[in-house]
Amino acid sequence: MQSVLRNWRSPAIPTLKANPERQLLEANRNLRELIEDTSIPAAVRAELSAEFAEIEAMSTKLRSGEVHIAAFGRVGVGKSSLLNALLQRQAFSTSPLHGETRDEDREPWQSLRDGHVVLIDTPGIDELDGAEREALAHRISRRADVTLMLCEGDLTDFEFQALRELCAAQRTVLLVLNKSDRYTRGEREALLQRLEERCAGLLPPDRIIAASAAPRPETVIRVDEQGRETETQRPRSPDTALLKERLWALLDKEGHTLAALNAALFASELDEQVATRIVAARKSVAEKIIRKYCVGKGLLVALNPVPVTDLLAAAGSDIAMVIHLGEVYGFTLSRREAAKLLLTISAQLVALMGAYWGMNLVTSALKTASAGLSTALTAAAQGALAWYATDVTGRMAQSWFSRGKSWGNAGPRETARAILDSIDRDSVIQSAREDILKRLKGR
Ligand SMILES: Nc1nc2c(ncn2[C@@H]2O[C@H](COP(=O)(O)OP(=O)(O)OP(=O)(O)O)[C@@H](O)[C@H]2O)c(=O)[nH]1
Ligand SMILES: [Mg+2]
Repeated sequence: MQSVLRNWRSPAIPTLKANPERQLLEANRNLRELIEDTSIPAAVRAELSAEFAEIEAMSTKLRSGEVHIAAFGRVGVGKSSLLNALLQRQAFSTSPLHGETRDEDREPWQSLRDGHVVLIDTPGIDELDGAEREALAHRISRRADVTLMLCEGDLTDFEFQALRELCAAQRTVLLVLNKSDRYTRGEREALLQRLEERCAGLLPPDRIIAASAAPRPETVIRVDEQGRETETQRPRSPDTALLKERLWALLDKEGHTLAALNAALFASELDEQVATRIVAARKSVAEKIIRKYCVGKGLLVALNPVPVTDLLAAAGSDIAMVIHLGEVYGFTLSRREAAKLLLTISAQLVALMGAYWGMNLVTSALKTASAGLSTALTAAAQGALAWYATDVTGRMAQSWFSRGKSWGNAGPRETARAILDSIDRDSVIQSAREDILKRLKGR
């Protein structure tokens, strides 16, 4: 972690306009460094693979000079239809049923600039379901250089919240009032006015635009000389002219800096996120390692019973676990150092858990006297104790490593106490026993 944070230079966003190219280069270099930082162990990198994939994608995008425009909004507001209207072909699937777009999809917009503009379709955000799809839509729109946030009437509170989040994250947003063919001219003007009022302070009025991506056909009623009426449907063309014009102007004026701005924002957000993600990833990998050793130790003890009092002393054999945990936090421990750490840990545990251990001697005594299934049960009980001891030991070591090989202000005794307090001992032992029994039966 230290190395990532050391190498990671937070880009200075406010100076962006002064020198976007430098900013872009810097952001790109930061991303590369992060990707190539070999001090992050493979297992931790694997946990962060989604982030790394995103960084790769952002980096590739910067190199190719692409500008991304994403459609974003509630299900069924016409996101896919609007992108089709801009492309002038049916590139994205649309449907009157909600939830048609389930994944990210993209198409180059050849008619604009040099073909480096990419339109990105996203699943709808929805208050009720599709949490995963919604998270995807949010992620895409925060990565896009321009977000077209679509609505089809006045904003719901949910939509307003989503818009506010995008604007607060300094994203370039155009609010598109789609399906405006459903309103009379007067209604449309009133709606636009209402949107302008609500979005005052978030968006300038010229970023709020009416459009009709896929207008319903017009009903034309003809009356012939005899006074008979005939009704015909006249198809209507999409109306995205104003949106195109504004987008064009935006890309022309700022397109150059948009990608750089976005990269800088992406990089600075990552700056905050990566540190916490790495801590979380390390913790998660460490927990998996501890569990692996808990299972191993639990089974070993269940199969080769040792006197219960030896269980803590047997922590000496946890050297491999400690060394392994050290690697996750970027430390290479010698066996000697690992043994020394284990000695400190077991001293705390003996002091704090001595009484509990004593009580369980009874279980151990039972074991030698029983036979058959009950032997398996008591062996499992003993294995479960070993499991628990390994769990506590592992967490102690993890805590020491996560503080940079230190117990911090609390010292080892308080750390042990806090860890013991945080674990529901009985349920750990019970589920460990069940796990061990299952494994014993499986043999
Ligand atoms: N009247 C009218 N209907 C429209 C307009 N744009 C889209 N629609 C209709 O709205 C419905 C939904 O359109 P989609 O483009 O699939 O909407 P979406 O936002 O992509 O929907 P999901 O992918 O399900 O989130 C379709 O039946 C479209 O024909 C418009 O401008 N006017
Ligand atoms: Mg769609």
